[in-house]
Amino acid sequence: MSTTDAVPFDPQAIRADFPILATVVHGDKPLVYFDNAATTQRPRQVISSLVEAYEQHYANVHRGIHWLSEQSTDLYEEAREAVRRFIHARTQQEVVFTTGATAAINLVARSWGDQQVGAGDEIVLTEMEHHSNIVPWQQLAERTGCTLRFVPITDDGFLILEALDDLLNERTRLVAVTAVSNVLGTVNPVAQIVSRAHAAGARVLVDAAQSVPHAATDVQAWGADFVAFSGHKMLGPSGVGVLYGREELLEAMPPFLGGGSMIRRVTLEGFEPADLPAKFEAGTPPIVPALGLAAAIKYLEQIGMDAIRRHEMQLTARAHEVLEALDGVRLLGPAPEHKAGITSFVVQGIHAHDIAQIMDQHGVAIRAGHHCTMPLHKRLGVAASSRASYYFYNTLEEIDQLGIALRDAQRIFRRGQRRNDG
Ligand code: 7TS
Repeated sequence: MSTTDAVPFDPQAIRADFPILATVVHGDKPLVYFDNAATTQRPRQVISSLVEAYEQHYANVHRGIHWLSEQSTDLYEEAREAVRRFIHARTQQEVVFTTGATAAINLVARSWGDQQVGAGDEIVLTEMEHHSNIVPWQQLAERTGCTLRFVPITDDGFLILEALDDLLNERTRLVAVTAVSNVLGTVNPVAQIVSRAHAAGARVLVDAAQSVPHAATDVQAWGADFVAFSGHKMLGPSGVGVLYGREELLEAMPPFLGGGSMIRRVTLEGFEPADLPAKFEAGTPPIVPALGLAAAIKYLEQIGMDAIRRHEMQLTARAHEVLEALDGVRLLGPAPEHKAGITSFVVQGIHAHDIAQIMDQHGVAIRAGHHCTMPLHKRLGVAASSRASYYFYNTLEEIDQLGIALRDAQRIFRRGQRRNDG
C-alpha cells in the first residue's frame, strides 16, 4: 500500500507547499492553474533543493577529484538511483539523463534508429502522438527510407488495437506510443501493446511524458524497451528528462552526441565510448536539474502515486460533469474513468483562443491550440481545442471555477451573437 493510505490526502495542505499557487491575477482573481500537461509547478522542497545545491554542493561531475566535485558527483548519481527506484528500472545503467522527453526520443531515433532501421523497415506510431513522438521518426524516415504507419483511434479517443495487430509484420522494427495522450487524456494499455509488439519481433518506445508524473510506473511490468519523460512535468526543474532503456539495448547502441564524459579514451585517430550510462551523457549534464528532479521524486513518493492518481480521477470526473452540463461543449476523448487528469474540449461558435482568454480573465490558466498534436486535431476534425489539465494540488472547487468561467465565455459570445443578428 502507498504511504498515503496512512496519511489522509489533503490538497489544501499540499497547496501550502507551492508558493506560486497563492498568486492572484488581474488584481483579484486567485490563480487556477490548469496547464499542468504543459508544465507543473514546484513545491518549496524542490526550489530549496536547487538553492542548496548551488550554495553548498555545486561543481562539475565525473571530472574533478576535489572534494566538491566528488560530492556533486555522488548527489548526481543518487538522483539517478532515485529515478531508477521511481520507475522500477533494473539498474542505474538503464537510466540516462537527458534534457527532456523530446531529447530522449531523439536519442533513440538517432542512435538506435540509425543503427537498426533501414529502407523498407516499418515504424508504427499512433494518431494520438505528440509531435515529439512523430517528427524524430519522420526525420529517421528521411534518413533511412523506412515507412511510418499509424494506429488509428476511435471517435471517442481509444487506440484501435486490432488495427495494431494488422499493422505489425516482420518489417516492423519499432512501435512508439504515448502512455497517456496529452490532449484526449486517454490512458493507453501499454503492457498489452508491448506484448503484441514483442510477439511480432518489434521494439517498443513509450512516451511517458504524461504518465510518469501522474501514476505509479513500473517499466519492467510494462516490458518496454525504451521509456521517455521530462522532469518539468513532475514538479522538477526544466532542462532535465530521462531515457530509460533496457541495458542490453543501450549496450549495443552507438553514442549519439560526442564530447566529454562519453568516452573512455580518445586519440587523434578515434575514440572508445564510455560505459553506460555515461556513453549517452556527453558534455556537462543537467547537474542541478537532476538533483531537483530527485527532490521532486521524494515529494511525490511522500504523497504517494496511488493517492495522486485517485485524486486526479476525481478531478477529471467532476470536470466531465461540469462541462457536460453546458450546451454546445464537445469533450474530446473517452469517459473520465479511462482518462488521466486532462480534459480537452471544443465550444460551438467560440474559438479555443477566445475561450482561453476569457478563462484567463477569471484567473483560470488553460491552454488553447493544437497542443503539438496537429495530426490528432485533423483526425478529430477540429482546428484547435481548449485544454484544462490537472495535478494533485488542484481542487474540486477549482474545477467549478472552470465551469463558471466557461459559462461566462458562452454568455459573452451569445450576447455578441445576438447583437450581430440584430
Ligand atoms: N510527449 C508528450 C506526450 C507530451 O505531452 C510532451 C509535452 C512531450 C512529449 C514533450 O515533452 P518536453 O518536455 O520534451 O517538451 N507536452 C506539452 C503539452 O501538452 N503542452 O506543452 C507541452
